[in-house]
Formats: sequence, C-alpha cells, structure tokens
Amino acid sequence: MSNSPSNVDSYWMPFTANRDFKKKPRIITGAEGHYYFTDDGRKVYDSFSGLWTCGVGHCHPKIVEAVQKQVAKLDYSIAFQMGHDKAFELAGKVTDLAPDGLENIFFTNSGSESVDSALKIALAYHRARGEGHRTRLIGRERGYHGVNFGGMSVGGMFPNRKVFGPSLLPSVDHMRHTFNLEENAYTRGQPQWGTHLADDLERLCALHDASNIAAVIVEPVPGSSGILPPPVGYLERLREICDRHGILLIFDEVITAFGRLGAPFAADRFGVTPDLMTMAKGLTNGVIPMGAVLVQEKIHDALMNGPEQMIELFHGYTYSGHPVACAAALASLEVYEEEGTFEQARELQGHFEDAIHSLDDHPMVTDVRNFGLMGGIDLQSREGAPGARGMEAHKKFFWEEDLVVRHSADLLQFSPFLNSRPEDITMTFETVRKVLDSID
Ligand code: PXG
Ligand code: PLP
Repeated sequence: MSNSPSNVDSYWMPFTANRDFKKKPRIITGAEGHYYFTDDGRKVYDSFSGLWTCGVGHCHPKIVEAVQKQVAKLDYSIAFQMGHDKAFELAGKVTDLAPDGLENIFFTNSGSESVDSALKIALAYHRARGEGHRTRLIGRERGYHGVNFGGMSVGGMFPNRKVFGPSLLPSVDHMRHTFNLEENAYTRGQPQWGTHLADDLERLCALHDASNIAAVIVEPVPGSSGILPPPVGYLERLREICDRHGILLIFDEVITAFGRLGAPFAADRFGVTPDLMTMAKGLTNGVIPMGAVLVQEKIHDALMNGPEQMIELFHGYTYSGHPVACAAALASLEVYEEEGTFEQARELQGHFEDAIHSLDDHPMVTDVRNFGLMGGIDLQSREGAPGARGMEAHKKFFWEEDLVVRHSADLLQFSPFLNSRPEDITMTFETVRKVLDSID
C-alpha cells in the first residue's frame, strides 16, 4: 500500500515553491536517528538535522518516551495565573545552563514568537525605568529573525520584507551585514576582516541619538541568510558599544543555542553575554514546538513593579510552557548532558570544516563558509535564473543520492547532527561534488 498522500492540493506549504513541489512531491513518512524514510520506501540521510532542529537525531528514544509519558499525565495546563511543575523545572535547568546573569526565562512556541517577545520585553524594560523614549530597534542587513511583524521588521532579508513594506514597524534601522567576498571568500571559521563593521552601530547611535535606541538584535552567526561567521572581535565590539550607550543587546540564538557551535550557547563560544537571548529549535531537539527568551535578572526585576495583584507584563501565549513541550525539553537537556552532545559537536567541527572546504576549488562554487557545525556553499547562479541551480541540485540529492540537502536559492546549507558519524559528513560533501559535477 502506498504511503503517498492522495491529495496534495489543500496544504499551503511554508517557504516552499508549492506549484513546483506538487508536480512531484518529496514526501517523508518516518524518521529514525540520522535518516528519513520516504513514501517510495527509501531511507534518506538528513544533512540538515531537520531544520537546524534535531541535533541528537530524529525520534531519540529518551525524548519520545518523555513526551509519551507526559501527554498521558498532563496534556495541557492553563498557562495564565496558574502553573505546572515541569515549566518551573525547565526554567531552572535552562537558566542554570545559561551564562551568568541570564536568570529568568519566558516561554514561547517558536523562534518567531521568541523574537517578538524579546523586542517587547526590551521596550517594556526601558519604559519601566523611565526611559520610554528608547523605542528604536536596530537589526542588521541579512539578519533573519522569523516571520512575525517584529522579527520581519528588524530582519534584513529582502524577499521576506518586500511585500509588506509600510506595514513593517516604523522605528527600526539596520546595521550593515558583514559579508564581503573580496576580503573573506573561502574563510575557515571567523574572518579577520570586518571587525570595524561593528562601528556601524555608532553611526546609527549618532543618527538617531543613542538615547532613543532600545535594543540591537543580531544572530551571533547569521544562519538563514548564508552562514556568516562574525569577524574576529565584532561581537565584542557590539557589546562594548551597547554598554556605552545603555542599549540592550539581544542575541538571536534560535539556531546557535544547544550545541550548534560546540558550546551550550554562542554566547559561551564567543565569550560575549547578551542582555536577552532567544532560542527555539534545539530546546526540544525539534520534537515539540517550543521557544524561549532568556533575560538578565535586572530586566526581569525592573518589570516586577506596580500593585502585586496586577499582571506585570501584558504578554503571553496560550501555549507558553506547554507541559508536553517542557517534557521534551527536559529530556533533551538530559540527553545533551548524558551523551556529551556539545563536546561531540566541538570535536566534529575540524572534520566538518575540512570536508566542506573540499568544495573550495569547484568551478560552480563562489564561496564556502563554516563555523561550529554550521556551513554554507554559494553556487554561481545561472544567467537570468537565480535559484534554478540550487533547486536542481536539491532534487538530485533527494531523488538520486538519497540525501536531504537544504538550499535557499543558490545557497546550499549544512547543519550536520551534533552526534554525526564523521564518515557521513565525508559522504555528504563527496555527494555534493558528485551532484555539482553532474549539473550545468
Ligand atoms: N531567528 C532565527 C535566528 C532563526 O534562524 C527564527 C528566528 C524563527 O524561528 P521559527 O521557529 O519561527 O521558524 C529562525 C528560524 C534555514 C531556516 O534554512 C532557518 C530557520 C527556519 C527555517 C529555515 O536556514 N530559522
Ligand atoms: N486569536 C484569538 C481569537 C484568540 O482567542 C487567541 C488566544 O486566546 C489568539 C489569537 C492567540 O493565540 P495564542 O495564545 O495561541 O498565540
């Protein structure tokens, strides 16, 4: 019996070329460890660990069991004016893992919600301190902060913004991105060139007056827009400028949190602690949707004012701290600790770097970038047909090589499992070469 869906018309798929996809659907029906199973009976290697989500592999038995137990014990628990045990336990565990100072956590259901929550908390914090004039938010070109209105506004990916022009938040500006092919092509890890680009924040402080700026949000390593490791010293300089001007620094760690850079958080890896940090994806190993915002204690405490019977922050989601998501997150954190996942990722990064840079000399490749277990390969676009080469490669990987490779236009992205077998990383990039050799 076929496992293929009988009707593919109704489902409007996210960030997908729907019409093209539905001509020949690529359907997943199961997963285990490092593989997906397809409706035509194949086993396919996942080189993107979900969507940067499933660091320890799919259907990890310990996480599956925790979810099964929790859903049978407490399915949902009213989130407002009531609490349940698992949410408090998880809040303690994540804040223990986080860099010092980040002592409070607000739960959401996704990265996009985490970003919008963080921006709102930043605005509320300044207002509570009598600095309500700090309303401007600063993002960065080529930043991706999800698709809700706040995240889209501070984000800097033009295709995501193009259609929504005047409806974006008004009081936003953007720093320049740090991508520069002339200076940094084929860099392994962090580029040496580009530290001075952090001074773009000083330019915006002068233009808008720093006293009007609430927060700066950046991904420590921008992911969706192409894996752009920060120039050496760049994040440190951003931190220093924010401190000088009383501006909150938000790290969007939706991709980088929970081991992707071989440390619990990018903040640990770079030795730079933000005032707020967003996370999602790896919080539950992708098993149940969940996100969160970690905040410095001073931010939380500044908002704990007014009459005690009053709500301090008018913000929250029906599913904030959902019991099943909390159970998945608690089990994931246990697995990360028991299996030494972050250390495993750290040990793999040298091999991953060598493997991905084996494509440096390919004539179709214009740049290769990597940091931790994040990697990107830019393909030269076909004349007049941007994205065509990336799409053709993606389909060949899937149909002919039993490999899922994420692509965004002509960028190939890689997010190997944090517990990958080195030979699978080697296989991935050998297959990339084979496929690039076979297309025009
Ligand atoms: N911030 C960052 C830094 C992200 O990477 C989001 C926010 C939004 O999270 P949600 O859970 O609302 O999707 C993300 C999500 C890709 C890719 O191919 C990246 C994301 C999502 C889908 C694809 O790089 N990141
Ligand atoms: N829309 C309506 C009509 C609602 O009642 C609610 C929540 O009660 C929402 C949107 C927000 O949903 P959520 O809390 O899941 O984000």
